[in-house]
Amino acid sequence: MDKNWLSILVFFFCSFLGFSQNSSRDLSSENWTFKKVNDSNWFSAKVPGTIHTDLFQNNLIPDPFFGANEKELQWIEEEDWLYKTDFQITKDELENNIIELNFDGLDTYATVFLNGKKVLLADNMFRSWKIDVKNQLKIGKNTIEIHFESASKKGEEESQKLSYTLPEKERVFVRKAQYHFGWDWAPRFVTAGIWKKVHLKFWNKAKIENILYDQKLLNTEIAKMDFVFTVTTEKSGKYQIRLGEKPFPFQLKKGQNTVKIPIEISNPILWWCNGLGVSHLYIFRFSLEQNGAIIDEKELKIGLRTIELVQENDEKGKSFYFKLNGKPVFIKGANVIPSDSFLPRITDSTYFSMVKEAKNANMNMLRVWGGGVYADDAFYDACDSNGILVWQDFMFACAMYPGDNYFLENVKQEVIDNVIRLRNHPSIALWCGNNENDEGWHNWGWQKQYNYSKSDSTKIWNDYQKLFHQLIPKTLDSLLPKNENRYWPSSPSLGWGRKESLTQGDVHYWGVWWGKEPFEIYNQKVGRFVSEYGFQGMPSVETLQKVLSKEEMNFNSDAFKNHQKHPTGFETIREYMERDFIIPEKLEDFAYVSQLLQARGMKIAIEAHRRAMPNCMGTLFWQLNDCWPVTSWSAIDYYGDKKAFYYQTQRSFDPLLVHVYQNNSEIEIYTINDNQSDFSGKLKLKIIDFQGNKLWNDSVLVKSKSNFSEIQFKITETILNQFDKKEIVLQAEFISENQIKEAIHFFAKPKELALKKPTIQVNHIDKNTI
Ligand code: BMA
Repeated sequence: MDKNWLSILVFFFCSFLGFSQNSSRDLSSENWTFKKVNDSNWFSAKVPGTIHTDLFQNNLIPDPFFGANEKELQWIEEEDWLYKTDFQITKDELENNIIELNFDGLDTYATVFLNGKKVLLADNMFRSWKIDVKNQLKIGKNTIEIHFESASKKGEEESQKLSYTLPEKERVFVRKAQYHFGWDWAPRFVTAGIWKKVHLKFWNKAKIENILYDQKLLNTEIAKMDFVFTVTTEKSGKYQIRLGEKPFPFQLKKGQNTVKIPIEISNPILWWCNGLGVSHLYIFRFSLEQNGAIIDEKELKIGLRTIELVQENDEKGKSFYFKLNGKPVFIKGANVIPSDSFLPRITDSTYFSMVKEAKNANMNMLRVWGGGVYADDAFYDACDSNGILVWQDFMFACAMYPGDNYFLENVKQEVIDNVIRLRNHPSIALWCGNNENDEGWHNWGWQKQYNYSKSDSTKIWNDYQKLFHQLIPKTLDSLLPKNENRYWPSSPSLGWGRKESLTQGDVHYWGVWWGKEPFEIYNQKVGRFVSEYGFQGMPSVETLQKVLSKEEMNFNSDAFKNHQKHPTGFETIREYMERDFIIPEKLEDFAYVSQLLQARGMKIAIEAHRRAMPNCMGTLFWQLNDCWPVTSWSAIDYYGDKKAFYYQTQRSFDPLLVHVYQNNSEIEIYTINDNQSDFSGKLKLKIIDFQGNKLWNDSVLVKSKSNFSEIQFKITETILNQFDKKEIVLQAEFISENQIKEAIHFFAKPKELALKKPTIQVNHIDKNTI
């Protein structure tokens, strides 16, 4: 018999015996309902969803984001909630050997009942849960019921068990997005619910649990890699994993197996981050087969690249920079927070557009900040294909955490789940233990505030070390190949008040904003890698109008105040505004000027960091996005509207930047080139007055070297002294290979400029045209 015919026959025979391909069924779209535990009425629910959004959808509460509604809705977190659905199981489905009920995410304390029997106790929203339910299911109607207990009450209960108070009290006991408890840009909505998909997985014989991509060698001639498969089988036997036409046969035992497939690619195309080249991805489709029948399949998108975090002693202290494919990369980017208080509202397209906006603003890294969540796959997929590196925090922020065995084991499972999910993404550059816990412990006065005894302090710090210096790095050792194991225990490594924070490690420079220092201090206080710094800007009035009524549109209304979460937010904005701008009276104008102010401050910071390369090799501003409509440090507001700051980042992150720096009484003109190639051209300089009259000009031929920041021209004090600084502007242009890069520099603060009122007549043609 023809060989092809034989395999077709075998395939049908196997299918007949029930050896069919593994399959799954989404239960999220069943008819879910919910109610308060002690109420009798059920209401329709959305899965994935949250209790707040379900209550809102059913008109049981007003919009949580509107006005000061947040305050009225705090009762929701005190209650327990029930979710329920019926679903049908067919005879064929029940014939599968193994049926798993999968919860991709439950927020947070959930007891799951299947047909009345308790099948799961969940207590960590960052974990996924898998239960073998074949014996609990029946043909026809089945019921899932999930009881959610109040996370804040549970946290409170846990906190009572300690003889001392941990900073941030109940939230640190709850493995739940920490910003849900409120932040200086977030409302407090300690929500609950089935926040990710629920599905049934049917399988027979065998299943691919996961794959580890292990890159063994990478150079221009060859890439060598192993794909390490974890496969679970029901029965021992001969199996094969096929990649394209190529079969790899294995004898597998019953239970869990690890098998390795070595692959070589000659003349590999490398993966580069945005700005340095193409982010090329190779697609690998693997199938697990037996007797010619496909049992399971998995697809991986792999980027071939090497990343190193280089920390070497030097004359300044110790370097902190990333090398991609052997080249030092100046990192430009931002910190991201979850894009909604209610996570299931964040769609794949929210993630895609966030990453696209980062790319469009010339960024090459985003930091997933530790007070939110491990992002959805869509985020990392978008980062892979857009060349955005990821600094991935584990989900701990601005507090001290418990260190008992139960807590540690729970975190260990969380790390395993998330690292296995994310580890093959080429974009992942760094795993980081937490946000500001170490800095907080050493600099924020918790010892005094909470009145710790010596032994309390020792215990708390030991627990910190257990978690971030032992458990997490050890778990990473077991999950990652050596060359992918880049772990940094805490961001920042040292608080911004300590001088070593500028000579080693990463720093969150908050002397501006929190320390009220002038923006110009950014020019002096440059760290080796500045992983946070920022300044607030108001969102546009149009954004605020969506959540505030006309009457509430003033600084004194409760609703307005509620959309600013920093205790002295508006005072701080006003104080800085006074320094540089004329403070406008009208709210719309104030909002607008606050954006100019934010953009101005951030320009100084970003360009100071870039100017200082290679001493400084990274700048990540705080923060790219918002989780609701609010006055915050963000560049893009909740509705996706960009603040002036966003456009400024786009300019200041330009891979070829003309930068003007006022160094005491002289003006230095820099070119800063992040590209892989040099650029030669003409640097043209011109000082004009506000009527456009040319007062001075000069030009010079220059070469801007790759990966380099250098002074190309100095305008001396003698030249500058001829003019009134309040009446002039400098235009610097670098013309090279058909591109013109431009910088505009004013010599005085905006409020000091002798600007004349222009006569501009505006004609409205239609809604969109003037
Ligand atoms: C940073 C962050 C957040 C905070 C921000 C602004 O340090 O890590 O904790 O929202 O400051 O205050």
